[in-house]
Amino acid sequence: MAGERILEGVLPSSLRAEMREAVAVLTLSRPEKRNALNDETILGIEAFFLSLPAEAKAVVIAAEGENFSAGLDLSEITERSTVEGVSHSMMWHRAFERIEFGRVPVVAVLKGAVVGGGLELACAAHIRVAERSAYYALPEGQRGIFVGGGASVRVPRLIGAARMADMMLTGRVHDAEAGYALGLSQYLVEPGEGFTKALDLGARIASNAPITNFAVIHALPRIAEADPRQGFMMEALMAAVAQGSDDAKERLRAFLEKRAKKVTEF
Ligand code: 1HE
Repeated sequence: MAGERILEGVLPSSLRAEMREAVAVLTLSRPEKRNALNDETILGIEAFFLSLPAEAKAVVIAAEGENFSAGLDLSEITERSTVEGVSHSMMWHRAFERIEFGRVPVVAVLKGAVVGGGLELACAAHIRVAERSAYYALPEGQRGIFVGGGASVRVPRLIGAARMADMMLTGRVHDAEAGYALGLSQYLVEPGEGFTKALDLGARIASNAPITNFAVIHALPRIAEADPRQGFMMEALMAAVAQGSDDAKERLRAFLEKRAKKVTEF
C-alpha cells in the first residue's frame, strides 16, 4: 500500500517520496540505470532532507528494482578540472551530511548492488537493513578514480581502514552475510522483507523521545570519536539535558506506574 506522495515539485524523476505515518520514505527510482547517482539525484537527496515535513520523525531510504544503487553515474564523468572535481565531491559530502547529521534518524534498505557511491549513500544512514541479495563493492580502483562521497570517513568506522583498502585495491565483493558479520548492515533479512523491516524500525524510532533521537544522531558520533575525557563530559551533559526534558519525566513516570512497555525482544 502506497503512502501519501510528498515533495513532488521538489524532487527529480529519479526520486520519489511519500509519508507512511510518521516515517518519510525516499525511494531511488531509476532502476533502469541501477539507481546510478547523477548530480540531479544527489541534489534531490539534499533537497529532500532540507524540505522534510515537520511530521516526519524518521526516514527510510529505499530503492526501486533489484539494486540499491550502482554508485556514481559513470556517464556523467566528463573532463572535470581539479577544482571542479573537488566541488563535485563536496556536493556529495554536503548532501550526505544532511542525512547523517539531519533532524531525524535514517534507515536504508539494501539489496542487490550497494556499490561505490551507493555504499557511500548507505553508510550515511544510521541503520542499514540488508536483504540477502545485497552485495558491497568499491570498484573505484578498477575505474581509475577514488571514493568521493565520504567513504574514506564512514566505511572505516564500520569495518576498519584495512578492509576498505582490500575492497578498493583488489575489487573484493562482500555478500550480504559477510557484510552483516563485518558490520556493514545491522540487520539481515530475506529478499523482499527489507522495506517492511525498515518501516517497522522507522516507526519504533519515531516513537522515541525526540531528544533521545537528537542525542543519538548528533552527540553519540562526536562522543565516540572524542578524547575520552571530553567524551565523558559531553555524555554527562547530554544525559542531563535529556533527563531534564518533560518527555523523559513523563516516560519514566509511565514506567514506574506500569503504564509503559517492558523491554521485549523483537
Ligand atoms: C550505469 C551504472 C553506473 C549501471 N553509471 N550507468 N559504479 C560501478 O562501477 C558499477 C557499474 N555497474 C555495474 O557494475 C553493473 O551495472 C551492476 C553490477 C551494478 C548491475 O549489473 P546489471 O547486469 O544488472 O545491469 P547493467 O546491464 O550493467 O546496467 C543496466 C544499465 O544501467 C546500463 O545502461 P543501458 O543504457 O545499457 O541499459 C548500464 O550502463 C547502466 N548503469 N551502473 C551509469 N554506475 C562520489 S564518487 C563515487 C564513485 C563511484 O561510485 S565509482 C563506482 C561506479
